[in-house]
Amino acid sequence: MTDTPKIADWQALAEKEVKGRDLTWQTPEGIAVKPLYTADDVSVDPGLPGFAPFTRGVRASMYAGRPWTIRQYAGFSTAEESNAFYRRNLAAGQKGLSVAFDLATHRGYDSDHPRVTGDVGKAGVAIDSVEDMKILFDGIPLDKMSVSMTMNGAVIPILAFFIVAGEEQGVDRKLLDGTIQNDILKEFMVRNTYIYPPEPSMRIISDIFGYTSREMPKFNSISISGYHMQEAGATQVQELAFTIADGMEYVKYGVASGLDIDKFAGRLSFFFAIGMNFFMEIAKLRAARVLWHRVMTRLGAQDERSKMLRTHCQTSGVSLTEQDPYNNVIRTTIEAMAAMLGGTQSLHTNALDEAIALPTDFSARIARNTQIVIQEETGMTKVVDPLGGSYYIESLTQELVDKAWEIIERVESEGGMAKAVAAGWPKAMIEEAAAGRQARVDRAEDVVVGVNKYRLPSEDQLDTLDVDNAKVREGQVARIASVKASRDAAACQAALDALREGAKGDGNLLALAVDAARARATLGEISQAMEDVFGRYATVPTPVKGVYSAPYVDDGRWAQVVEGVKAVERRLGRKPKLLVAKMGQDGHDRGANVIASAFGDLGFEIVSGPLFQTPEETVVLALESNVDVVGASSLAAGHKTLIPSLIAGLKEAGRNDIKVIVGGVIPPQDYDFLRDAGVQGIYGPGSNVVECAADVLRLLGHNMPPLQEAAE
Ligand code: MLC
Ligand code: 5AD
Repeated sequence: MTDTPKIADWQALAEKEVKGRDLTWQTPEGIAVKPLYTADDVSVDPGLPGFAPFTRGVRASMYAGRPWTIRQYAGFSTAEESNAFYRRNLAAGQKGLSVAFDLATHRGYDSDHPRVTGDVGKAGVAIDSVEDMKILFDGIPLDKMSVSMTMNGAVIPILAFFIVAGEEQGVDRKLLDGTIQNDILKEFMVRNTYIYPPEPSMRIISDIFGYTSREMPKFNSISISGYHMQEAGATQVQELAFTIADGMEYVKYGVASGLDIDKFAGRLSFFFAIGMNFFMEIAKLRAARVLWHRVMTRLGAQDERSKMLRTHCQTSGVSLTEQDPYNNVIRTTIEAMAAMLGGTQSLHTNALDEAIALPTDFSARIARNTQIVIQEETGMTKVVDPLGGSYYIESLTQELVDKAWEIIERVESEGGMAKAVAAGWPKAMIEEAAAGRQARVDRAEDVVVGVNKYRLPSEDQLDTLDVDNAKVREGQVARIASVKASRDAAACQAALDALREGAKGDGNLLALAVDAARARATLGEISQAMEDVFGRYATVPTPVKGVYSAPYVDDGRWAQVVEGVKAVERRLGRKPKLLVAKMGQDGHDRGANVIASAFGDLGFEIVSGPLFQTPEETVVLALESNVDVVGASSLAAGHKTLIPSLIAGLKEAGRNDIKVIVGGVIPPQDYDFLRDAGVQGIYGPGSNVVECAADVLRLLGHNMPPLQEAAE
């Protein structure tokens, strides 16, 4: 008989196998993951599902009783086309709806506004008035179908249109089922579709809590979102901590506005991203539930429902690649499994063409079926929290709770998340993590299959969705005109005036906007009435410094590019200057910030353009700053309208010597169009940033050797 082996025996055996190599994995969130977990690593009993602190899930029966909601986020072009797409998807097994609005709508502009010509109908559906909202849900009963709407900036008019569309369908608002995103703090941090300054934006949220808790008991009044933080580069700990801290802040504001915590907290919901770090993501959802329970207990909630974290998840867009895109089906499947093993209530699975364009019917079908196959073919839903009790999962859950709690305590000690966001450190922390990740991918320390390893020699083209933006805009402009022509102008004006007065005082903005929506005021008019009082918020990005260069201390290629930049500097008598430009209403700025930070570290002088510029404003900035290169970052499909205008503007000013390059999500089908328009470099997702810089040096006339020679 031999003794039962001990940990020390295992250790000795493992070390022998790997000849003493350290097998600890240091994750980006600063967690040292060991190669083995045992009962010794578990210090907390996770309890039972359906009971506090809900580590193992918010329902006792979880998916054995009812599987999560298959809720695919979608929207494009017109209300008619999006409605038809929703109906096809519901017939094919989707269970809940989730509306993606275009960026003009997000930012409170009607489709006929001159600032949004490139954005109408592009990244989502264009909604200008209650008439559009009625078409969007035509034939979809709003008391039966739960509808999520991703809206934050223009949340007041959109929710008002939804309520009135329900009313005119004959649905009492008490029966409206769904969720509004309504999470402005993360907009200021990472997503950037805010309209008003922070203070009035927070008031809008309290007004919505007040109204929905009284009038719409089945409606989730907010979706507190970490998703966009991870997309912007946050680690899982940062995503977890800042999301829970955002939630705390909203609850405090709600209470300060006079609401009883247990009257509204039960209808707060959450939203997380699920990336490729499989076990970390499962543990993250479990940790989130533990943290929310802890926080809500501290804030004085009595009802267990108020302390229960219910969440939607979306698989990670940023983890998907333009290269070898069928790999994205595999990635999304793994991420979907992490979301369900973590206990999500609702899930969106991304389409395989994510890094290139919006989903087609084909790619949407594969994405949806990823969830249907898991639910209906695998038996995975039959057991509640099947990973509960796994030494690794339980230990990781606890570690994430502790690490996130440290950040939450820092936020609290500095007066809460609104103050932290204003101070800017959470955003800087996320940007630092993003630059670090980009450097690891560029150096192939983090493997991305088909991008920095096993790359295909040539790629087949995918058929992708293209929206005829000019046509959508024309149709929307005509509908706005007909709505304005047929409404009672005086009644509409009176409702808008009442809203403006309410904004000055303490009227409930949603209640007042519902009156305006009934009177056929447009989204732009309702937004403007509040803007008259609150103003419109603008920020200038401030890229982090020194982060990108840090991993490259001994890198030959990096040194070569730095030398190249210096050579150009000697020739020009000043540093080469790059304007990183964001045009249109596209607020995705991770790419722009990473480029600004990396090029700055390489020795370029960076001019970071403000968000939401028109091409004309970008031309003026390029001329005033006398830049050598404009790098336009485009992730919301506005490139075919905005980039040619920019180039035309530079030409008109006699400065076609200024080079224009483009980065972001650009379908390969559009490359020739952009090149014909005068673009000199196009860098899609997966581009190596150091090689982009090498290219720019070539554009500036420097004799930059190709990559191979540096390695020799
Ligand atoms: C659930 N139920 C059960 C049960 N499971 N009842 C008995 N036994 C079980 N096992 C009940 C629930 O109590 C609930 O009723 C009802 O069934 C519905 O279940 P749910 O779990 O609440 O699911 P759902 O309705 O889908 O709501 C999920 C949610 C919600 C709470 C997370 O907020 C939501 O749908 N969010 C989606 C957000 C979203 O799609 N966002 C897209 C963002 S895209 P009751 O009566 O208790 O309610 C984006 C990208 C970008 O942001 O940047 O543009
Ligand atoms: N339709 C479908 N999915 C969309 N996404 C964004 N807009 C749309 C849309 N109109 C998804 C993408 C993106 C994430 C923020 O949401 O996956 O990465």
